[in-house]
Amino acid sequence: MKNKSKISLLMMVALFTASCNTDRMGDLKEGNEVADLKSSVSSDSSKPIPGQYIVVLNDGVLNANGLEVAKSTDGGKESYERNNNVLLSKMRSNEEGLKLGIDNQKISSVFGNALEGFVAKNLTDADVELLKKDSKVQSIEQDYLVTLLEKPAEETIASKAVTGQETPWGITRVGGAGNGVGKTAWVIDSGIDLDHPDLNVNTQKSKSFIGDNNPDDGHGHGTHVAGTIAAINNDIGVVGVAAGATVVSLKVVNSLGQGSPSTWVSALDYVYVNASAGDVVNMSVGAPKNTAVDATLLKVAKKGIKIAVAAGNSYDNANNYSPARVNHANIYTISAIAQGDFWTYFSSYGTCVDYAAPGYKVKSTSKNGGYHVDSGTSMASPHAAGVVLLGSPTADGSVKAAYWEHDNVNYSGNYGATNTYSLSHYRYDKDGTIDKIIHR
Ligand SMILES: [Ca+2]
Ligand SMILES: [Ca+2]
Ligand SMILES: [Ca+2]
Repeated sequence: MKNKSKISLLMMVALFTASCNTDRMGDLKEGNEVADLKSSVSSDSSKPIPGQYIVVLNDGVLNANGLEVAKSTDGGKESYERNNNVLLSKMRSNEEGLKLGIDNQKISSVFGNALEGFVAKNLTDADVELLKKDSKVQSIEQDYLVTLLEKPAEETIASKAVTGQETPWGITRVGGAGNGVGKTAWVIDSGIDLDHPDLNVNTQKSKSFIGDNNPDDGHGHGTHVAGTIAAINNDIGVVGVAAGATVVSLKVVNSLGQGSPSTWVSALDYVYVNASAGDVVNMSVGAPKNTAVDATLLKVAKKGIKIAVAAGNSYDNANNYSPARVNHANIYTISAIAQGDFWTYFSSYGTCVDYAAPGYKVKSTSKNGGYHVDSGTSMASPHAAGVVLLGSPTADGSVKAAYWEHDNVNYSGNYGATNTYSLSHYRYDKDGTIDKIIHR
């Protein structure tokens, strides 16, 4: 990953250098910056995991077959895991499991709260056909390996907070830091640095869904998201929108920035049982349309839990991606602006988008007690999550078109208020409705 990003950076710098003449030496420096940005917000890519599928059963199938999930939620994570393990072992047993015609040992994980279903590995085409025809099965969908983002370069993570707290521009733009103490945000991401001095993490409720039994952040992305929502108002580092709110790590992305929609379904199933109305969930993740992800998210939203979702970084219609495309009064799909309220060149758009929020050069907390600057709709969504956590959001202004083009050979444009070049193309909110900027 890191090597690949360095190579592409070098290639771009080389190309920029070749296209620059001496009158435009100023562009060379900007070219470096553009290449950095391109690598840090590289478009989400996804590829099918052969044989791995998310199978959703019709509501009530578990109960009708003696597989009802114990509903006790005492102890939060412990009771969830206990109940889940009982369901998994029953589903995998030939005697107690559903008679689906497949080898029940192929069932690798189960969910039974928001939705009923399971994830299966190593399914053959014949298995898939069998499940499609089964009247107990509502849907069967391919699972994906999604590469969400490049890992922040280690050297860009400042290891310690400088003395004196800074208020990042995005926090100011959405109305400044409010008091989030006592409120809870659930972060479905790469984990959260559990002992970061600028975050209040509930480690009891935090849980990994990627098999490492460790909700700590090996990447940096989830900690960055958590800090924008809720970094503590103290005398170090940064401050979040809902300063001091409790954050819960729900880890679905590994240290390489990879994850799968199947684990998002499991994390949402966990939220459905353990979160309370008024809590907020942040999902800065995205994949091709997936009805299991969408259906689970809707169940959570209908329970009164609010969810902020990133629109995506591919300058594409967000209606083609899950969970960005899901609409509900409690679901906020968020596009990204730069300073000056300009549309970021990478932000996806679409009728599912509810608000825009700051998502360019955002400073926040990072792994290992550090801090780093990052860009993406991943950074915009947690600004909205913080606003929503504090109460009913309002809007202040709307996004402006950004003049910007990057074609790997030449670039020109007026990005934001500070950099002026000759104009060629421009990027803007192209879905027909200009996004309002969320504000508390
Ligand atoms: Ca702080
Ligand atoms: Ca929407
Ligand atoms: Ca729009």
